[in-house]
Amino acid sequence: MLSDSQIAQFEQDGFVVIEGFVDTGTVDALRARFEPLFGGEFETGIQPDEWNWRSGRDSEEHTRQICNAWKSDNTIAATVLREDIGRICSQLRGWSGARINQDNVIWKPPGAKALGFHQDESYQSWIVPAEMMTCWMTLDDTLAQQGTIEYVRGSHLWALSKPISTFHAPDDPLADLEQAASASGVKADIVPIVAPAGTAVFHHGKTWHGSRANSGSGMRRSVVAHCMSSAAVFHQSNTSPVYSRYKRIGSNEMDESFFPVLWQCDDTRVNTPAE
Ligand SMILES: O=C(O)CCC(=O)C(=O)O
Repeated sequence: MLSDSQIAQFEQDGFVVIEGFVDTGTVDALRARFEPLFGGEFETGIQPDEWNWRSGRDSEEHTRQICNAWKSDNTIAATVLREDIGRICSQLRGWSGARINQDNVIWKPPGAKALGFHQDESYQSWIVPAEMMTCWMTLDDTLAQQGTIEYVRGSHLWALSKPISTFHAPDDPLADLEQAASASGVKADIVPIVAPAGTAVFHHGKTWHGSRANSGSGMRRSVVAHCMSSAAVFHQSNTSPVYSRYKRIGSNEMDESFFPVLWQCDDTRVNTPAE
């Protein structure tokens, strides 16, 4: 569990940094999965839910992203479905448990463009409660000019904005953030995460964050576990174009096969990542 000072940091800033969260061997094993995944080689035989960059199809200038690679790759699954991720997300958000909402595999080589600054909960109107907690894990040592993730300190206390105008490769990654900051009557205090490979950052679903272009010479790779409350259900009428396909007729309940519980306070987790 996190210490009182880590919890206080999260409550104040909307994010908390934990170095050494992923061990070196696992960092190497995860890095080795990027080439096959983005080349369309799926170990389990199942395609990920979103495959936003494909080798040979998409611009080399775009940041590469796959969502729900855990369904396609057992190494990714063993990290993003970690029980302690669910436990920490629950502790920070006051949930009785946490289940995976989606994962992201993000690969930003030198020269790749920005991801627009946004709030994750702007995209969660398809679930109730529409709350998200995220564990972002870096697989490379990060540098401010290498397109690392950046957080706006204290912005989890701002109002929820609508989805941003351009997420992938926007001309101005800060455009929507600046509007939100002026609506809140504050100047955004932007904090780039400069940390060694294996560091995790847990962030609140309302914390504004994004990442600028990689203008350095090194790779910037990360894996991300986005969690929701284990009590979350599908919204009656709002849909996600991708994820509402997993809603069963006549039920709003989340299916354990598609949104597994990572941790539950009474310890009744149904699956382990290996199953
Ligand atoms: O890694 C990045 O550049 C952005 C990741 C992100 O948006 C997230 O973890 O919610």
